Amino acid sequence: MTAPTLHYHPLSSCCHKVLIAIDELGIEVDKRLLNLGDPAERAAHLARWPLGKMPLLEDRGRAIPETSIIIEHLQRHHARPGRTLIPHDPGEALDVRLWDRLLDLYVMTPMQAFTADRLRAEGERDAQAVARARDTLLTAYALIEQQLEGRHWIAGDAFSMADCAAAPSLFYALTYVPLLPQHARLSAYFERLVDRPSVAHAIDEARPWFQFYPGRDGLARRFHDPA
Ligand SMILES: N[C@@H](CCC(=O)N[C@@H](CS)C(=O)NCC(=O)O)C(=O)O
Repeated sequence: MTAPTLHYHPLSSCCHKVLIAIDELGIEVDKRLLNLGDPAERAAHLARWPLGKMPLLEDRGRAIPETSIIIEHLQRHHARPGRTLIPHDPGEALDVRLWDRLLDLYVMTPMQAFTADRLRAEGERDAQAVARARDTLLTAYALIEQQLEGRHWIAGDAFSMADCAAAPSLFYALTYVPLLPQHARLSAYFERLVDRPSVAHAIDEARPWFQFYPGRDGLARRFHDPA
């Protein structure tokens, strides 16, 4: 069987989510670095997927977009025996999907709003959009803090797809809106995430690229590239 192809960039938070899942599920993929800043690469990517977002998986003659769908596809068709990021129990699976959605919509998305604003020209910055993104992030941090009471990972005892979403979204969100003293459980959870080998691998691959990250002034020194 041919390995699936993943179009990705090592700096992208959404790509980290899928890279972490690939590592956790023990899957071989053919990774293709995608530079959307290059007009020819962008045009080729738009031909594969008109929304032009990454990551994008190609498998069995199909283009598969959207991180959560990519992970479910990989889980179903390629996971090593015994490896799972979505529990078999339907109720537990629903919790994982709920937290995956919450992290994508209320941590990943507002974090991306900060990045988008930093990339705008000086006169085109949108202070109101940034203030809204900050409010959403602080509300999400409070919700996560509450959810973590008595839980090791975000949806329970097992590391799941929701933790794949949590790791990169929080990693970058914290560079814009740091945690406060009332986020003690979230702070400890973040340390568990960055210590997880699959997450550490994604961060290591990104290190040489952090110099291009618009929020690099908020990135903790321990994540800088030693080189
Ligand atoms: N909901 C999508 C979000 C994908 C997304 O926003 N990808 C970003 C990178 S994190 C991207 O492709 N940005 C480039 C662009 O919009 O041109 C998913 O989960 O896959």
